[in-house]
Amino acid sequence: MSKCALILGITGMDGSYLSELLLENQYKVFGMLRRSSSFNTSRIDQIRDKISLHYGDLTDLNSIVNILKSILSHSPSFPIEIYNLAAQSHVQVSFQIENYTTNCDAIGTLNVLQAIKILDLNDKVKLYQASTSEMYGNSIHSDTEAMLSETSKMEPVSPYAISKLYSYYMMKYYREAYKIFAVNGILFNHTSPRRGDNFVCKKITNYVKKLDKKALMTRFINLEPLRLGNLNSTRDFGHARDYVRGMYKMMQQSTPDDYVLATGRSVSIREFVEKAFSMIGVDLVWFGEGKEEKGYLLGTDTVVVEVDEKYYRPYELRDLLGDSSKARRVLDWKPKYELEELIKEMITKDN
Ligand code: NAP
Ligand code: G4F
Repeated sequence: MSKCALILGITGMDGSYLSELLLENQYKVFGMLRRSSSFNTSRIDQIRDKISLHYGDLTDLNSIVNILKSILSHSPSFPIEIYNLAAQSHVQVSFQIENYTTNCDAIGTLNVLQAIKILDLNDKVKLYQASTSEMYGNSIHSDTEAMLSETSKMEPVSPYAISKLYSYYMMKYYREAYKIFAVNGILFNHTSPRRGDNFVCKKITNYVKKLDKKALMTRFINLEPLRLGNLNSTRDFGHARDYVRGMYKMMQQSTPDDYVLATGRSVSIREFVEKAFSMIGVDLVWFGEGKEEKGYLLGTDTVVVEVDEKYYRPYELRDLLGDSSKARRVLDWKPKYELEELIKEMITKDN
């Protein structure tokens, strides 16, 4: 009998890559689909006929119970692997919709744990929780060059991160109290061509993708600059394909534990912009500071990047750099993609 997995958040970036990986490994894949007024399955349309989708919502305990009951009625093989990737995953948006973010990213995880308890599935499931490097907040400073690991201090600085920290501790509590196989993957930023358009890396690569170098270098070109927020923050960016492989490995262990996945290399948003432009052979030069900073095409007065305060956050997480040595040692996991390859793929591929 093939193995069985339920993916909550199957229509998201990670959910789509994970579905493909599980199908390759002969899993029967079930997924939770949110009702939407327009189709929201574009990332999984290529595998739609191979997976089984069920309407539900993470904020609705009843729907999670019903999906699990439906899977049980298909006589699955145990343990059922449940991947909780569903979330309001945008940090900046979380400052505007604090209650919803808490309902989804904190209480939603509790709903999954409770559904498992209600159906008496404690020893019949393995549960993965999409925890995040955001939970560390500003617990380190860039000048120390400290790398964040499973044992580092957590001081979240956004409603999103605070909600995720609640889930992280609930997972640990259910692991100890109810002996559920509950795993926290503490993942640093990862992206891909399937990334949502309003995350910074996708915003940058989408812009660069539209440019034509020859047209760019023509003076007096009527070009709308790319508007970004804080250019100074640093992030440790990996490829989502590598990270879903790490999630899967965590779930194949005989005992549950928490693991960091990260590349161990961090760049500022400004450096990410420079790298993206360099992929089409264009160099930038920066003038001004803070809100006045602008990126120009080298040797011209054409502005291609401007700072827009609209994208500033009330509370910014300055720097993230991860230490994934535990995952490398225990799971034999390491990222295959270099940052430059990742950026190139985002500029050249659609999916
Ligand atoms: P994503 O592309 O935003 O996908 C989020 C998924 O959650 C989508 O399928 C979305 O459905 C679903 N969802 C949102 N609210 C829901 C609700 N109330 N009920 C049911 N489903 C809901 O996020 P991602 O980048 O793939 O990330 C996957 C998970 O990892 C998230 O939990 C995120 O917080 C976490 N994480 C991400 C990163 C990263 O850098 N990507 C790093 C660390 C942790 P729709 O398609 O209908 O919107
Ligand atoms: O792309 P971002 O919105 O990602 P952020 O906030 O790091 O969160 C992502 O990674 C987390 C893991 O660490 C995940 F848990 C979370 O779900 C999400 O996937 O912003 C990255 C940085 C920030 O410092 C932000 O202030 O880029 C800065 N930034 C500058 N201009 C911008 C923009 N961010 C966005 N979204 N849009 C801008 O125009």
